[in-house]
Amino acid sequence: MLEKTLLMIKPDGVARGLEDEILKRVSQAGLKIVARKKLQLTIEQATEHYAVHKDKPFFPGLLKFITSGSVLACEVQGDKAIDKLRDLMGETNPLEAEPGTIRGDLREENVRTPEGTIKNLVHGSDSQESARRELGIYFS
Ligand code: IDP
Ligand code: MG
Repeated sequence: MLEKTLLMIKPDGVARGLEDEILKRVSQAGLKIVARKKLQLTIEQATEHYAVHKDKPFFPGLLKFITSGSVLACEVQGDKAIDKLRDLMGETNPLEAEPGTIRGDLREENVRTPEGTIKNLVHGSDSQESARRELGIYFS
């Protein structure tokens, strides 16, 4: 089924110059970037983006990390785009991500911020509902 999903290259990915490498992998998986926007998230946008995690112990550190520099938000379209992108990304903890995945192949030696937040280069929506909601934050 043709779907749209949100890919975000997080501040670690942008700061390390990995945008082209990551977008190449997305294209090679048969997915299309139909819109893109470079921005630095406000605390309000970040809070909305990660609303499902607001009660987690890592939430304050996550907000600090995701607002720490520029991100690249991309509207990605394709057949089964949501699951395809999640597969391309790999596990949340890059130390557990398989070779061949973005998080597995491109991780840094130290995958944590000083606050302990996992730095993993990319965000991808995890369901159709999340995709609709998250795309609305950046591409309304
Ligand atoms: P996902 O990005 O693979 O969907 P989520 O569970 O939605 O993972 O978590 C959102 C983000 O919060 C992760 O990508 C990572 O940056 C951070 N994170 C998740 N779990 C932890 C944790 O246990 N400790 C520190 N940071 C975490
Ligand atoms: Mg998630």
